[in-house]
Amino acid sequence: MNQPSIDHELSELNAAVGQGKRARAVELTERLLQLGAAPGQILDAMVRAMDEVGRRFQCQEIFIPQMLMASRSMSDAMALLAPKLSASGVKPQYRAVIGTVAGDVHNIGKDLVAMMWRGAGFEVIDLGTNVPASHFLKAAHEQRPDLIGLSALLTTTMPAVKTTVETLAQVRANGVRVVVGGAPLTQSFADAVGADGYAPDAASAVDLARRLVG
Ligand code: B1M
Repeated sequence: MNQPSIDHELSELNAAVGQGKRARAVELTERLLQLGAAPGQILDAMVRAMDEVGRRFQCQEIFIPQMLMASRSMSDAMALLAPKLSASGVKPQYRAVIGTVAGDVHNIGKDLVAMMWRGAGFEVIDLGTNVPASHFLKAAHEQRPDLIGLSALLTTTMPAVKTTVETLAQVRANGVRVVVGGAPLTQSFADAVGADGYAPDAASAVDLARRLVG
């Protein structure tokens, strides 16, 4: 492994995602994997880029189109990383349903959690974004999951987390666990809405899932 080259390419990747350069982000991710960079390192460079994008959006240095291009760059690059992050080779023992709650279209964090759960040996049914509580309930009846994950990235969609947890009361009584996550959520919010668990990031979402259903 050539660490100086890896460090250089990681900072190039960080810049490419931040600037929304999709083809460049994919090219750099391919190169980093060839150089032997750990998938977690590559992911970290992109997550840091998105944090910076969020900060610049808040300061009105950039606007929605730039934010969208950055997220597309990260999604394209993540498609290359997904098999590496999910490569567990384990036959799924547990089933999870995941989605971003109603009113919220942010998908990257939710996709990461789904990827990591798959890597941990869960079968994951991804309902996508902007998912009404009734769709989560329908999926719970049809798919009979062990676990349901709700993601929310906006303070304005936190009430939809509460509504969804409440809507799922009946299946929860039958043993289905509901976990929540996303930047504005906290453990105390999760406790207040009665969720079974909260995870601040995708890695801890795996520990949480294992603890709850394992
Ligand atoms: Co949006 N956006 N956005 N945005 N956006 C944020 C979230 C914001 C913080 C930016 C800012 O102002 N600094 C801000 C929210 C402010 C707030 O509510 N407090 C914001 C806003 C305001 C908006 C709009 C309202 C802007 C507007 O229209 N005026 C609008 C809302 C649209 C809607 O949803 N209805 C909007 C739109 C968009 C885009 C469409 C342009 C785009 C999303 C594209 C997409 O997802 N396909 C976008 C983006 C890219 C962002 C930022 C820059 C990046 C989000 C991201 O992908 N992060 C974001 C700022 C930021 O987060 N720094 C921002 C990377 C990702 C890996 O992290 O999603 O946090 P994250 O996921 C983490 C954890 O949160 C956790 O694990 C993940 C991995 O570790 N996690 C879970 C997430 N889900 C989990 C579930 C779990 C467990 C853990 O269990 C089930």
